[in-house]
Amino acid sequence: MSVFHFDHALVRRPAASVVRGLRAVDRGAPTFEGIEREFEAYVAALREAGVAVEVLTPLEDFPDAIFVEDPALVFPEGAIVLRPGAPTRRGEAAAIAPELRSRFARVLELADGSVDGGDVMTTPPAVFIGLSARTDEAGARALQRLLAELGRPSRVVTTPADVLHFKSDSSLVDDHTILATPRLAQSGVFDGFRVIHTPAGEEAAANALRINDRILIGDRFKQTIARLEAEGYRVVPLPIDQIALLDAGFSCLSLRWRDPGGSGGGV
Ligand code: CIR
Repeated sequence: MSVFHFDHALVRRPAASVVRGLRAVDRGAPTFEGIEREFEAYVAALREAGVAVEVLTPLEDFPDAIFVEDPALVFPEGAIVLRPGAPTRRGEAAAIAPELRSRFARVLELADGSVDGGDVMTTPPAVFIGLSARTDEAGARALQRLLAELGRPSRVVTTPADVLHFKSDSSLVDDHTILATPRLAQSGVFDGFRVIHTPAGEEAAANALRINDRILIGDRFKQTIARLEAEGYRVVPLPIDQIALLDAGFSCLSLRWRDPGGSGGGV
Protein backbone atom coordinates (compact mmCIF):
# COMPACT_ATOMS: atom_id res chain seq x y z
CA MET A 1 0.00 0.00 0.00
CA SER A 2 1.20 3.48 -0.75
CA VAL A 3 0.14 6.97 0.20
CA PHE A 4 -2.12 7.15 -2.86
CA HIS A 5 -4.15 4.06 -2.01
CA PHE A 6 -7.51 5.17 -0.69
CA ASP A 7 -10.81 3.49 0.05
CA HIS A 8 -12.72 6.44 1.57
CA ALA A 9 -13.33 10.03 0.53
CA LEU A 10 -15.35 13.01 1.70
CA VAL A 11 -16.57 15.60 -0.77
CA ARG A 12 -18.95 18.53 -0.38
CA ARG A 13 -21.70 19.32 -2.86
CA PRO A 14 -21.40 22.87 -4.25
CA ALA A 15 -23.77 25.54 -2.91
CA ALA A 16 -25.33 28.12 -5.26
CA SER A 17 -22.81 30.60 -3.80
CA VAL A 18 -19.92 28.61 -5.38
CA VAL A 19 -20.01 30.97 -8.38
CA ARG A 20 -18.67 33.68 -6.03
CA GLY A 21 -15.69 31.57 -4.97
CA LEU A 22 -12.31 33.25 -4.59
CA ARG A 23 -10.26 33.74 -7.73
CA ALA A 24 -6.89 35.45 -8.00
CA VAL A 25 -7.39 36.37 -11.64
CA ASP A 26 -10.90 36.99 -12.85
CA ARG A 27 -11.31 35.00 -16.06
CA GLY A 28 -15.08 35.14 -15.65
CA ALA A 29 -17.36 33.47 -13.12
CA PRO A 30 -18.20 29.80 -13.53
CA THR A 31 -21.82 28.71 -13.82
CA PHE A 32 -23.42 26.67 -11.05
CA GLU A 33 -24.52 24.02 -13.56
CA GLY A 34 -21.01 23.80 -14.96
CA ILE A 35 -19.45 23.32 -11.51
CA GLU A 36 -22.08 20.76 -10.59
CA ARG A 37 -21.46 18.78 -13.79
CA GLU A 38 -17.71 18.64 -13.20
CA PHE A 39 -18.24 17.80 -9.53
CA GLU A 40 -20.52 14.86 -10.44
CA ALA A 41 -17.98 13.55 -12.98
CA TYR A 42 -15.29 13.74 -10.30
CA VAL A 43 -17.37 11.84 -7.73
CA ALA A 44 -18.15 9.17 -10.33
CA ALA A 45 -14.44 8.85 -11.13
CA LEU A 46 -13.57 8.38 -7.44
CA ARG A 47 -16.21 5.67 -7.14
CA GLU A 48 -14.95 3.94 -10.29
CA ALA A 49 -11.51 3.93 -8.68
CA GLY A 50 -12.95 1.86 -5.82
CA VAL A 51 -13.45 4.64 -3.28
CA ALA A 52 -16.49 4.86 -0.96
CA VAL A 53 -17.45 8.52 -1.36
CA GLU A 54 -19.58 10.37 1.20
CA VAL A 55 -21.13 13.62 0.00
CA LEU A 56 -21.51 16.41 2.58
CA THR A 57 -24.27 19.02 2.39
CA PRO A 58 -23.60 22.37 0.65
CA LEU A 59 -22.58 25.38 2.76
CA GLU A 60 -24.18 28.48 1.30
CA ASP A 61 -22.19 30.80 3.62
CA PHE A 62 -18.87 29.47 2.34
CA PRO A 63 -18.61 29.70 -1.47
CA ASP A 64 -15.31 27.78 -1.52
CA ALA A 65 -16.43 24.99 0.83
CA ILE A 66 -16.52 22.53 -2.11
CA PHE A 67 -12.70 22.52 -1.78
CA VAL A 68 -12.77 20.29 1.30
CA GLU A 69 -9.07 19.58 1.09
CA ASP A 70 -8.15 23.03 2.37
CA PRO A 71 -9.60 23.04 5.93
CA ALA A 72 -8.33 19.57 6.94
CA LEU A 73 -5.83 16.76 6.48
CA VAL A 74 -6.65 13.08 6.81
CA PHE A 75 -4.42 10.05 7.27
CA PRO A 76 -5.18 6.44 8.19
CA GLU A 77 -3.88 7.25 11.67
CA GLY A 78 -5.98 10.37 12.24
CA ALA A 79 -7.22 13.75 11.01
CA ILE A 80 -6.03 17.32 11.50
CA VAL A 81 -8.34 20.36 11.43
CA LEU A 82 -6.43 23.22 9.80
CA ARG A 83 -6.74 27.03 9.81
CA PRO A 84 -7.34 28.15 6.20
CA GLY A 85 -5.43 31.28 5.24
CA ALA A 86 -8.22 33.18 3.45
CA PRO A 87 -10.46 35.07 5.91
CA THR A 88 -13.61 34.04 4.00
CA ARG A 89 -12.61 30.38 4.39
CA ARG A 90 -11.70 30.29 8.11
CA GLY A 91 -15.17 29.06 9.13
CA GLU A 92 -14.85 25.99 6.92
CA ALA A 93 -12.61 24.42 9.57
CA ALA A 94 -15.37 24.51 12.22
CA ALA A 95 -17.82 23.11 9.66
CA ILE A 96 -15.66 20.11 8.73
CA ALA A 97 -14.49 19.31 12.30
CA PRO A 98 -17.61 17.38 13.42
CA GLU A 99 -17.54 15.36 10.18
CA LEU A 100 -14.00 14.29 11.03
CA ARG A 101 -14.78 13.57 14.69
CA SER A 102 -17.55 11.18 13.67
CA ARG A 103 -15.21 9.29 11.33
CA PHE A 104 -11.77 9.35 12.99
CA ALA A 105 -10.82 8.18 16.47
CA ARG A 106 -8.07 10.78 16.56
CA VAL A 107 -8.64 14.40 15.47
CA LEU A 108 -5.93 17.00 16.15
CA GLU A 109 -6.37 20.75 15.70
CA LEU A 110 -3.92 23.29 14.40
CA ALA A 111 -3.64 25.97 17.08
CA ASP A 112 -1.43 28.57 15.45
CA GLY A 113 -0.84 30.40 12.17
CA SER A 114 -2.59 29.36 8.97
CA VAL A 115 -2.32 26.33 6.69
CA ASP A 116 -4.40 25.35 3.64
CA GLY A 117 -4.49 21.65 2.83
CA GLY A 118 -3.71 22.55 -0.79
CA ASP A 119 -0.21 23.36 0.41
CA VAL A 120 0.33 19.93 1.93
CA MET A 121 1.53 16.96 -0.13
CA THR A 122 1.92 13.52 1.39
CA THR A 123 4.78 11.51 -0.12
CA PRO A 124 6.31 8.26 1.14
CA PRO A 125 9.40 9.81 2.76
CA ALA A 126 7.76 12.95 4.14
CA VAL A 127 4.82 15.32 4.12
CA PHE A 128 5.72 18.52 2.26
CA ILE A 129 4.29 21.77 3.64
CA GLY A 130 4.56 24.62 1.13
CA LEU A 131 4.74 28.16 2.49
CA SER A 132 2.44 30.38 0.44
CA ALA A 133 0.12 33.36 0.73
CA ARG A 134 -2.25 30.96 2.56
CA THR A 135 0.23 28.94 4.63
CA ASP A 136 2.53 30.83 6.96
CA GLU A 137 5.63 29.89 8.92
CA ALA A 138 3.81 29.66 12.27
CA GLY A 139 1.16 27.38 10.79
CA ALA A 140 3.75 25.21 9.06
CA ARG A 141 5.76 24.74 12.28
CA ALA A 142 2.62 23.99 14.31
CA LEU A 143 1.55 21.48 11.67
CA GLN A 144 4.95 19.78 11.78
CA ARG A 145 4.42 19.12 15.48
CA LEU A 146 0.98 17.59 14.87
CA LEU A 147 2.30 15.46 12.01
CA ALA A 148 5.06 14.21 14.30
CA GLU A 149 2.36 13.13 16.78
CA LEU A 150 0.85 11.04 13.96
CA GLY A 151 4.28 9.60 13.17
CA ARG A 152 4.64 11.53 9.89
CA PRO A 153 7.98 13.23 9.13
CA SER A 154 7.57 16.55 7.31
CA ARG A 155 9.52 19.21 5.42
CA VAL A 156 8.70 22.89 5.12
CA VAL A 157 9.28 24.12 1.57
CA THR A 158 8.33 27.15 -0.50
CA THR A 159 5.54 27.58 -3.03
CA PRO A 160 6.57 29.95 -5.88
CA ALA A 161 5.16 33.49 -5.66
CA ASP A 162 1.89 33.87 -7.57
CA VAL A 163 1.08 30.17 -7.24
CA LEU A 164 -1.98 29.68 -5.02
CA HIS A 165 -1.06 26.34 -3.47
CA PHE A 166 1.93 23.98 -3.50
CA LYS A 167 -0.30 21.36 -5.13
CA SER A 168 -1.60 23.82 -7.74
CA ASP A 169 1.78 23.13 -9.35
CA SER A 170 2.56 19.55 -8.37
CA SER A 171 1.14 16.11 -7.73
CA LEU A 172 2.58 12.77 -6.69
CA VAL A 173 2.05 10.28 -9.52
CA ASP A 174 3.81 7.29 -7.93
CA ASP A 175 6.03 6.62 -4.92
CA HIS A 176 9.06 8.11 -6.65
CA THR A 177 7.63 10.49 -9.26
CA ILE A 178 6.15 13.98 -9.16
CA LEU A 179 4.32 15.79 -11.96
CA ALA A 180 5.32 19.43 -11.52
CA THR A 181 5.59 22.74 -13.30
CA PRO A 182 9.16 23.74 -14.17
CA ARG A 183 8.76 26.89 -12.00
CA LEU A 184 8.19 24.75 -8.91
CA ALA A 185 10.60 21.93 -9.75
CA GLN A 186 13.51 24.28 -10.46
CA SER A 187 13.63 25.23 -6.78
CA GLY A 188 15.06 21.75 -6.13
CA VAL A 189 12.25 20.94 -3.74
CA PHE A 190 11.77 17.52 -5.33
CA ASP A 191 15.42 16.46 -5.32
CA GLY A 192 15.45 12.70 -4.79
CA PHE A 193 12.25 12.24 -6.83
CA ARG A 194 11.93 11.73 -10.54
CA VAL A 195 10.13 14.79 -11.90
CA ILE A 196 7.92 14.90 -14.99
CA HIS A 197 7.60 18.53 -16.11
CA THR A 198 4.33 19.89 -17.42
CA PRO A 199 4.75 21.13 -21.00
CA ALA A 200 4.62 24.89 -21.66
CA GLY A 201 1.02 26.05 -21.69
CA GLU A 202 -0.17 23.04 -19.64
CA GLU A 203 1.03 24.16 -16.20
CA ALA A 204 -2.43 23.66 -14.70
CA ALA A 205 -2.18 19.94 -15.55
CA ALA A 206 0.10 19.60 -12.51
CA ASN A 207 -2.97 19.80 -10.26
CA ALA A 208 -3.74 16.13 -10.97
CA LEU A 209 -4.66 13.35 -8.56
CA ARG A 210 -3.17 9.88 -8.28
CA ILE A 211 -5.77 7.61 -6.75
CA ASN A 212 -5.23 3.87 -6.52
CA ASP A 213 -4.20 2.63 -9.98
CA ARG A 214 -5.02 5.80 -11.96
CA ILE A 215 -4.36 9.50 -12.37
CA LEU A 216 -7.24 11.98 -12.71
CA ILE A 217 -6.22 14.89 -14.92
CA GLY A 218 -7.84 17.73 -16.87
CA ASP A 219 -9.05 16.53 -20.24
CA ARG A 220 -7.73 19.58 -22.08
CA PHE A 221 -4.10 18.80 -21.24
CA LYS A 222 -3.44 16.62 -24.29
CA GLN A 223 0.38 16.73 -24.20
CA THR A 224 0.57 15.87 -20.51
CA ILE A 225 -1.90 13.02 -20.95
CA ALA A 226 0.14 11.64 -23.88
CA ARG A 227 3.34 11.91 -21.84
CA LEU A 228 1.88 10.09 -18.83
CA GLU A 229 0.35 7.38 -21.01
CA ALA A 230 3.66 6.89 -22.80
CA GLU A 231 5.19 6.32 -19.35
CA GLY A 232 2.63 3.57 -18.74
CA TYR A 233 0.30 5.36 -16.33
CA ARG A 234 -3.44 4.78 -16.46
CA VAL A 235 -4.90 8.23 -17.03
CA VAL A 236 -8.52 9.32 -16.54
CA PRO A 237 -9.16 12.65 -18.33
CA LEU A 238 -11.98 14.67 -16.75
CA PRO A 239 -13.47 18.12 -17.42
CA ILE A 240 -12.23 20.75 -14.94
CA ASP A 241 -12.68 24.03 -16.83
CA GLN A 242 -15.41 25.59 -14.67
CA ILE A 243 -13.77 24.55 -11.41
CA ALA A 244 -10.44 25.87 -12.74
CA LEU A 245 -12.00 29.35 -12.97
CA LEU A 246 -11.89 29.22 -9.15
CA ASP A 247 -8.16 28.36 -9.20
CA ALA A 248 -8.79 24.75 -8.28
CA GLY A 249 -8.00 21.27 -9.57
CA PHE A 250 -8.50 17.65 -8.60
CA SER A 251 -6.85 17.27 -5.21
CA CYS A 252 -8.83 20.14 -3.59
CA LEU A 253 -12.20 18.50 -4.18
CA SER A 254 -11.86 15.64 -1.70
CA LEU A 255 -10.36 14.39 1.53
CA ARG A 256 -9.10 10.89 0.94
CA TRP A 257 -7.88 8.17 3.25
CA ARG A 258 -7.43 4.46 3.66
CA ASP A 259 -9.20 2.71 6.47
CA PRO A 260 -6.39 0.97 8.38
CA GLY A 261 -8.74 -1.94 9.12
CA GLY A 262 -10.16 -2.09 5.58
CA SER A 263 -9.15 -3.77 2.35
CA GLY A 264 -7.06 -0.83 1.19
CA GLY A 265 -8.75 0.48 -1.94
CA GLY A 266 -9.65 -0.60 -5.42
CA VAL A 267 -6.42 -1.35 -7.21
C1 CIR B 1 -9.51 29.46 -3.08
O1 CIR B 1 -8.97 30.43 -3.60
O2 CIR B 1 -9.33 29.16 -1.90
C2 CIR B 1 -10.43 28.60 -3.91
N1 CIR B 1 -11.09 29.40 -4.88
C3 CIR B 1 -9.65 27.50 -4.60
C4 CIR B 1 -9.06 26.53 -3.65
C5 CIR B 1 -8.35 25.43 -4.35
N2 CIR B 1 -7.85 24.49 -3.41
C6 CIR B 1 -6.73 23.81 -3.59
O3 CIR B 1 -6.00 23.99 -4.56
N3 CIR B 1 -6.40 22.95 -2.63
